[in-house]
Amino acid sequence: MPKPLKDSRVIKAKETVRNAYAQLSELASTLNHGEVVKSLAPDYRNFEMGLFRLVVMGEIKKGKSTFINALLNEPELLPTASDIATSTVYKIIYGAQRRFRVYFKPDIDTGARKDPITIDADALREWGTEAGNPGNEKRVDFIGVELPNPLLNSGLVIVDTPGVGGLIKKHRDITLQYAPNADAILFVLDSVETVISQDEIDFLQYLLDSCTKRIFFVQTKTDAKPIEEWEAWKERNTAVLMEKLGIPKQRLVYFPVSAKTKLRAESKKSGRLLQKSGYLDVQKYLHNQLLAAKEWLVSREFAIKLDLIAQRLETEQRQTSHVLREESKEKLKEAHETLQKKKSELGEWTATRYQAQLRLFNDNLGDLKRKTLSELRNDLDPNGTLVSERIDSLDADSITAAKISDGAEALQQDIVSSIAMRTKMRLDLFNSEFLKLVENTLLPMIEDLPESLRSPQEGFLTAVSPALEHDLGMHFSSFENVTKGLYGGMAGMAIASMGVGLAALVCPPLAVIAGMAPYLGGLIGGVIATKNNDVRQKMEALSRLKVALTKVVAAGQRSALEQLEDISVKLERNSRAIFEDTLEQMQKDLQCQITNVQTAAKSTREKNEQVLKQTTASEAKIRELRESLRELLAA
Ligand SMILES: Nc1nc2c(ncn2[C@@H]2O[C@H](COP(=O)(O)OP(=O)(O)O)[C@@H](O)[C@H]2O)c(=O)[nH]1
Ligand SMILES: [Mg+2]
Repeated sequence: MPKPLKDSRVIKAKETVRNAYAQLSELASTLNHGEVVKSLAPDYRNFEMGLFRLVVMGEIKKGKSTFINALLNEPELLPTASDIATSTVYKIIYGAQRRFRVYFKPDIDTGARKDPITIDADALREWGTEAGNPGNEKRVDFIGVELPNPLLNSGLVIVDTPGVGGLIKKHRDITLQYAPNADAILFVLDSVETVISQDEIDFLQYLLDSCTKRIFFVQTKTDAKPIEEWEAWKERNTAVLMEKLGIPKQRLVYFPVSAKTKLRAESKKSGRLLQKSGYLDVQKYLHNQLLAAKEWLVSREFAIKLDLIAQRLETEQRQTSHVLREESKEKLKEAHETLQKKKSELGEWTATRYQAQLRLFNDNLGDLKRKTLSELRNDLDPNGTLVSERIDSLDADSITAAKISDGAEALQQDIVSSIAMRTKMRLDLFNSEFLKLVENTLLPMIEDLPESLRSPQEGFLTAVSPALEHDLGMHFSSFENVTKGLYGGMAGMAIASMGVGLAALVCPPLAVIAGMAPYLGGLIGGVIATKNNDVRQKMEALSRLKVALTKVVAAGQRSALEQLEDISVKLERNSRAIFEDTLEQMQKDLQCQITNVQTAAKSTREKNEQVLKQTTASEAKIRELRESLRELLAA
């Protein structure tokens, strides 16, 4: 397969960032800032190997799995058949060797998780279809498929989801599990069974509201209908999508395709058939639009970080050369005294305001965590209203054991949705309170910073904060003061960038629910066997249902609490590190200047001029490097 054509803008952006990273690493090492290079390594890995998650969704039997098989030119990869539903999620990812791995859900009572196992391709049906694993009795979480396929080589990950019919309720927990991490969603419609339904519209509305705006459509099986017919369906579907979901025409991405034709094209090596299959347009869109957009975003994020560091090095060089230009020993002595004064002021500030705010921050973060945990525990009380309201609503005379049994599955889905929504709400609140806390910590810190430590400088963060806000979805409004007004000086700058670091710690709430979803679901099957119609049977059914639902809520509660605990531990650890690193950086920068002045005072004019030459050269290099980054950020 030919290497996909990429947007030249992205190629250039990546190149710029890659060069800037290499140059900055080299400069930082020679300027005695090896720690900077180390701190950037994980971001660089992410920049170079970023994954793109494409999640394929849609009603059962629309042709999702077949579509993927044809896209990868692997007719037998995912099980597809008219009578067998995909019963689990498949994650297809690049791997040097073809390999299938089964990953398990944690035990509903203990939370323990079995280790993943490697299986043969022949065993896929046994683990990943409704026939081989009815009701998911084997508690499969997902199946990982690793393939040496060139299409996946650039980091594309394809997720195939089951379509269990009655899309809206049954799919919701799977959606919650996989949609939050989706970089894009591919929604599959077909050309034979029905045009787009209200259920599908509701589901899409939900995805658009809470997950991602990057949804595009394929209409499969065009080979099964004459062209006029599938085109008429296309017109119908796109009209409905535009009208009901309010997607403007130019933003609606919709491809009619035939998986069958694509596979025939591959086996016959026919370009004409390939064209006819509609897959060329899909592939072009995938590579030139979606993957490129993601790379663009990741490049910009990384460029912002690089520029922050470059600015720090630049300031340091500028200060050094300033000192070296001083002619007289007198002036150098004066400079040394000023710096010593700054040092003692910084020490004073550290011992008082900095320490006090840091303590306050730790205390308040601890309070916020405890408060949120306790609210979450109440919200998701297994003996609370979540279960009782639903059981009570079933206690009418007209309801029979059979009806209870039939409705149990839907009720469970409904409870799972409620758990997810309540958890999301708590996390949204937690996040916004955390951001407030950061602001309340940093503002008094900067305000109290000695005048000498905040000589005004160019407002880097003013320039990048719109980009941060737009690209990273960071909530910068609460940092306006930190980022716009008080960027000045080494210390002010350092504190402002501390704000950026802390804001990045905010956890996307949907990701938490995603981690929770594997605990839930699949419990009701077989719990209520009784379908007879007398009162005793009904009471029995109700009490069994109650036990089952209570278990579901208990598992959801445990999982949500565990996740929050986990998040706050990380938050505490990372924010402590950010505070410590920033202070250390301020001290180090100042000490570095002092050493420079001392060295300059001791050495000869000639020697100083030599060092000055080097410093000016580094300064120029950094300026040039920043110029290229800014050009990228301004684009
Ligand atoms: N004629 C035709 N049939 C297709 C096409 N894609 C899928 N199908 C059939 O549609 C049925 C459902 O496909 P499958 O991929 O299992 O659907 P899923 O449940 O959405 O994953 C299968 O019988 C497929 O053979 C296509 O492009 N053309
Ligand atoms: Mg399928």
